[in-house]
Amino acid sequence: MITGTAGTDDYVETVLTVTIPAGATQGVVNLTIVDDNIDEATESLTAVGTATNATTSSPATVTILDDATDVPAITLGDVTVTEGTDPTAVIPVTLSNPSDEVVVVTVTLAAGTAGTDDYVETVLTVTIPAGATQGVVNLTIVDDNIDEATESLTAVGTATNATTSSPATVTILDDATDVPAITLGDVTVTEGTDPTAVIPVTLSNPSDEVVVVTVTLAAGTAGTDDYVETVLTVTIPAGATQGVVNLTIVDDNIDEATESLTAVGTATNATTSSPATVTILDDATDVPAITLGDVTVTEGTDPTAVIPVTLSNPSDEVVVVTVTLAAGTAGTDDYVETVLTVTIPAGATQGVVNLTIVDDNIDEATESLTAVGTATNATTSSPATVTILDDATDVPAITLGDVTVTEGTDPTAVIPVTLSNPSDEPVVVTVTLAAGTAGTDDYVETVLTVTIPAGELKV
Ligand SMILES: [Ca+2]
Ligand SMILES: [Ca+2]
Ligand SMILES: [Ca+2]
Ligand SMILES: [Ca+2]
Repeated sequence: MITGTAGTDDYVETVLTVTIPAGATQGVVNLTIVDDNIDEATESLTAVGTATNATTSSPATVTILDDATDVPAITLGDVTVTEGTDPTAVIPVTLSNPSDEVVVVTVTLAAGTAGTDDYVETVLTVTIPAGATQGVVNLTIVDDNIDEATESLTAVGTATNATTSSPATVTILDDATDVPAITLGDVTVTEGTDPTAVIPVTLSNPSDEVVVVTVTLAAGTAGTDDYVETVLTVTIPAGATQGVVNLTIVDDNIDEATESLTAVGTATNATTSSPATVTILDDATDVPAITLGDVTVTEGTDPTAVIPVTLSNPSDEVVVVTVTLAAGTAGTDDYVETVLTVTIPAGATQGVVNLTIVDDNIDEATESLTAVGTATNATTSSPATVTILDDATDVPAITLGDVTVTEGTDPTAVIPVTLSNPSDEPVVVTVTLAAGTAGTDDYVETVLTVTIPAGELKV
């Protein structure tokens, strides 16, 4: 009879006999031991010998030490998970062979490129029942909004009654929705006041890598004479979401409408932005001022007074200057009263208007009028003076008429005085007498004068 902690899976159960010859006292029986791969404690059984013609023995103990190669080896499986999709990494834990005791495997984590912001650091254990070889531990994966490269950590399994595993790798693929989107802010600047347009660059969420955003410009109504065309870049550090690029604005002296361009941000590791608009308000000081030049003309020689019209600086639009006349000593009988306009093309600053001068035969003093220039998109000028010198041939010639009188009948000789053409001032004609065959005893010697009114040829 055989009993003990060792069972019939440890040795071959059978009836063992030995025949001890007459006269002898020694013999052996051979108990077959089972060689399994189960990790076992030291076990024993007992054996008792009986014979019909001998006294039964006391129990003897057979002790079975376990095979040292039956200590199970732990293996952890490599796992790949996707952040956002897989809340846990299920790490398989395997024993190379079973144990007849419970095996409690402790899984220890070691950060690699993945750190403790990528998974929940904790002690992971799995209890593998006696006789079993499979189990799992669940590693919680952190779902953040950070754009990350593929990262990994390692895990090692240990147990008091099993051989420590090699490191297994847990690979974490990033959530595809964590790729940041670029947004550029719209900006309005004023030429002359703002040397640069500071364009805000924002990421929808951070990256764990540097994001270099390239801002590409596209001309709209604003062109490359309005801003400095160049490649703009901003480096947004890992973990940050804000930056700016500085677009240099050209400060010219051209009067311009409000203009705009667009900007788009791109990066190798972020989503391209929608176009943002940079609006450029013009410098208020670029509205051109009109200047009219003073002109002197001579009636009869100059049929027109050519009045120069100048803008202080150009406009990118046509400037139509209206020149308004105001009579001075010269009136509308000295020049043709009409609306004078000149169209100065975009980008130009010079023009003229032609004022028609009336050529009469009236003897006149030097006269003048004034002219003022206005436009909807320019500043009104100061008055300019147009001076009209009179035609030298308009000085009237005096003609005295011959007269015959009869002494005793005609008490006076009425001498006609006539001007060749009128004057705009009274003409006082002095008639001087000179004795001929008639002497001062024939007429009254005196100074004779006659005043011919302005505009008349005779009295
Ligand atoms: Ca064994
Ligand atoms: Ca992430
Ligand atoms: Ca301008
Ligand atoms: Ca005249």
